[in-house]
Amino acid sequence: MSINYIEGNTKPLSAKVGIVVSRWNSSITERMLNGAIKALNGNGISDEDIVVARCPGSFELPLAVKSLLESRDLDGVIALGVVIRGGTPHFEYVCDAVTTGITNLNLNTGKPIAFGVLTTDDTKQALERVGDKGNKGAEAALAVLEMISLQQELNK
Ligand code: DLZ
Repeated sequence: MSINYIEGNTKPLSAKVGIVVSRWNSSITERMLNGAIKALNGNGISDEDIVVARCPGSFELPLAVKSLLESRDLDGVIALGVVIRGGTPHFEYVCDAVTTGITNLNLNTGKPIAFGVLTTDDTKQALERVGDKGNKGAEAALAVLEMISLQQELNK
């Protein structure tokens, strides 16, 4: 008997992907959105298989993702937000709420939801994560594609 290795890749057979992007810190979240769309397109997902919804802040991401999944036939969702400690009096609460919410949604819906939420000390750190050295929105897009592909492999 040999070991059966199962893994996905960033090119699922087909995929319909939702993106929820927070308006708070929109100069950064919009760059993450552009990075995510570019990564999806670059891996064979065409624009007609992508739907983008906007929500007010990161705290609202879990409900917006849930509502999007309930209203559309999607294989996975990318949640994009930026929480900056310096400007957020209740930084820990917002981070905990969005992290727990997205984690629970992954497990309760069985659909992959990528956690593309930056939690940084200041705006400079956040900008560094959407610059030339890498875009966290694109990374989240690749994660959701790999998880969709893994689920397709497992269901074969
Ligand atoms: C209120 C607030 C603050 C102070 N900071 C941020 C932030 O850095 N990033 C973010 O995504 N959202 C922030 N918000 C908004 C909350 O996420 C939420 O939208 C409001 O509390 C309304 O529920």
